[in-house]
Amino acid sequence: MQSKIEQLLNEVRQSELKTETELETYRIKFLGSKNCLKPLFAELKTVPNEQKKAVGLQINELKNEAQRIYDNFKEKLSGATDQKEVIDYSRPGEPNEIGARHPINVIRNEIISIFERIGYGVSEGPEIEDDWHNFSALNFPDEHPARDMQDTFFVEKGDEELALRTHTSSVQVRVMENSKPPIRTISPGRVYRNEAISARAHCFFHQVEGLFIDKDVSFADLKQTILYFAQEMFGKKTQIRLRPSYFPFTEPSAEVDVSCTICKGKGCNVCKYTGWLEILGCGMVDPSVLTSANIDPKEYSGFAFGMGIERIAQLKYRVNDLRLYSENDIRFLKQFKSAF
Ligand code: 2NL
Repeated sequence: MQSKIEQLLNEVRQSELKTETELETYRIKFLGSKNCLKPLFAELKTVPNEQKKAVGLQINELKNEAQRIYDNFKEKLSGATDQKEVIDYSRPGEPNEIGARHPINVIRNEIISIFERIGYGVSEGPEIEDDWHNFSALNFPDEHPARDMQDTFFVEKGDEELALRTHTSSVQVRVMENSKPPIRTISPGRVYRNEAISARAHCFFHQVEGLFIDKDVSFADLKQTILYFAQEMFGKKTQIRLRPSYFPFTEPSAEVDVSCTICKGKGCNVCKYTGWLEILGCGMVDPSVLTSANIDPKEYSGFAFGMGIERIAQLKYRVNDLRLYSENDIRFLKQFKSAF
């Protein structure tokens, strides 16, 4: 009898109940209405009187232990099923929110695609530039104010003076140095100026510059290219007007206006009642700039132009504060959802 009790106690203690079926089999065997402890209670009657109490206690202990172990495993198993994710496959899905391109990139892509249609390629270059590519090769004299700390961010690297590029003309100098005419390239990218941030100025903005170099390129080619661009960008009826201007790297130079996209030239508050909006600067590449990049100005001529992407975006989307472009306010960015 004693050894039977011990054997059952061992069996109970060594039980591993990992599934509902194992748990149920155990329950029937040790706790059910016909459990295997019942015969022990019957047998107790045959035990001599002086041992009855002690053996009775042992059987009771076995019964309690069997119940404890059952309860333990049952709790563990139900805890495990609680953690399991219950998936309702009939629920409608939660769609991923579709993002939007940044308006600056939308306009950038549009400008690129307009020029790609007439044979221009895209060139890119470093934002941290040396003096040669940002200034000297572009005919900036030593005393030019743009070389001043007040206008340009300078970076020191050993004894080398580097600067955050102030225009992407620096990329085009690199293209001229590394390839032979004919050259047709546009250079989009971020540029930096040391300015106090306001609605109308920022310490960085985005530019697209264009460069065309070949034999017999004339000012007429420049005008026709700019007209094509303006009409693709702002509509077929758009007109352009050129005003004389000055840049160190072009001669002659001009500022280009388009007929007001809002009032079509009649006069409104957007064009300040002039009928015209300024969109870019341009000119014939100065012969000294060609020479700096090892291109013979007697053999080749070219034109170049540069525009601010923020300015074009401002006219297309009527955004009147430059700071909106870099504040990452989701309410602003969401409005460009349908743009490509
Ligand atoms: C503006 C005016 C301009 C250029 C950029 C250029 C580049 C080379 C040679 C000569 Cl490599 N010129 N670029 C020419 C005229 C104007 O930009 O208002 N930009 C925002």
